[in-house]
Amino acid sequence: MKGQEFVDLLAQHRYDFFAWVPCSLLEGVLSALATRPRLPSLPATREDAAVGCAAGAWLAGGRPAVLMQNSGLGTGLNALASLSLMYRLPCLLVVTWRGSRGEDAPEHLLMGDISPRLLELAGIPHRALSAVSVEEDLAWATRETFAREAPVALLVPPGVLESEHMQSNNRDWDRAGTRRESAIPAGHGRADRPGARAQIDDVASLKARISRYEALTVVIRCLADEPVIHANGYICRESYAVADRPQNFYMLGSMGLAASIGLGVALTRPGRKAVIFDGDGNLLMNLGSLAMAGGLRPKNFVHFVFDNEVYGSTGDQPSLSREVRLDRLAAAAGYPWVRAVTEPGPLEAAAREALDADGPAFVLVKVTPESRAVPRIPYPPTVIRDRFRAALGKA
Ligand SMILES: Cc1ncc(C[n+]2csc(CCOP(=O)(O)OP(=O)(O)O)c2C)c(N)n1
Repeated sequence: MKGQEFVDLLAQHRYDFFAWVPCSLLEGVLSALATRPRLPSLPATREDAAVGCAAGAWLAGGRPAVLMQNSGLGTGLNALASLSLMYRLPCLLVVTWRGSRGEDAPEHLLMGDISPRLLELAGIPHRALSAVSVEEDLAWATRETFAREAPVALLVPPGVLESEHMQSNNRDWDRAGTRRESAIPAGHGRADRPGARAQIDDVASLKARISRYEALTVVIRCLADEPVIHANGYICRESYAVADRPQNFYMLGSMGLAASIGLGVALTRPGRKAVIFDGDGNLLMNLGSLAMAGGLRPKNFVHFVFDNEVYGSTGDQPSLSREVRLDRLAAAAGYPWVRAVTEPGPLEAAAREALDADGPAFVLVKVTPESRAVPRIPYPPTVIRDRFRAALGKA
C-alpha cells in the first residue's frame, strides 16, 4: 500500500496527532503526512518522547498515533509501561518490523526476533500488518486501542507500506536537505521567529535562596486553571501538598517525559497554556525535549525547572545541573523567553511574566536541596488521568 493511502486510512479513523521517529520503511507514510497540515506530525527525538507526546495529546482530547522502528521498542519501553499502560492511555503504535524474517542488517536481527514477544510481555496487543488486510488490521487496532484504553501495535514488515522515493516533491525535506514544507502543526511555525529574549545570568549569581516547596508555593499562587504536568518524585508530592488541583497531572513513572507530555497537551490545545513542573534530573534524562519545544515553538508552553542540583527523590545524589546551565541549553534550543531565578520575589515576577509570554517560556528556578516530609500521591493512575482529562474538558 502507498504511504498516501495509509495516511488516508489513518485520517478516516480520525487520528489527529502523529509523533514519530523515522524508519526507512515509513518513508512513504511520513512524506504523505507532511503534505497533510491538518494532521499535525511531530518529529520526536526518541521513541519514549514520542509516546509521551502521544499521551499528552490523548489527555488533551486528541487521537494519537506513534510511528517508529522496532529498534525503538527498547527506548520506548519505560514510557509504554509506566505511562501508557499504567494510566491506560490509548495510542496506535505503528512499528516497523526490521529483522522480521531473520534476515536484515545485523543490528536488526535480535530485536526483529523478539519484537512480538516483547510486546506480549508488556501486554500490548499487536498484529503484523498484512498487505492483503491493511484496512481490516487498522480497523482492529483502532477498535482495540480505544476500547481497552491502552496502546495497541501494528508491526509493519518490509514491503507492506511502499516507500515513495519517486515522490520527492511530497517530502518535507528534499534530498539536498532544504526544508520544503513545515510538518509542524499550524500555528506553531517558525517563520516569524523573533530573536531570543533570553536573559542569561552569571553562574556565580545562581545560588538558591528558596526551597523547592517554597518555590512551588510561589508558582502555584500565580496559576489560574492551567493544566500542570509534573515530573515524577518529590516535585509531584510537594506540589500535591501545596495545593492539589484536578488540572495537575502527576507523573508517577516515565521519568524524563514531563515536557514531552506537556508538548502533546500544548499542541493539542493551542488556545490554552500548558505548564510543566520539571526537575533537573528529569530534564537531563531527556534533553531532546528542549529541542522539541524549542524547535516546534508552541507559544502556550511554559516550562519551569525546579533545579536543586541533586536527584532529591532518590537520596540527593549530585546531578550534572551544577555544571550545566539548563537555561542556556533552553535558550540555545530556541526557547524565545528564558529566565533564571533564585529567590521568591523574582520568581513570582518571572512566573507571572512566563505565564503571559509568547513561549515557549523557560524558567530555571534554582532551589535548595531541602525536601519536605510530604505524603505520596494518594490517587490511582486512572483517577489522576480522568480528573485531568475532565479538567481539560475531555472527560
Ligand atoms: C527511568 C528511571 N530511572 C530512575 C528513576 C528513579 N528516580 C525517581 S525520581 C528520581 C530523581 C528525579 O530527580 P529530579 O528531576 O532532579 O527531581 P528531584 O527529586 O531532585 O526534585 C529518580 C532518579 C525512575 N523513576 N525512573
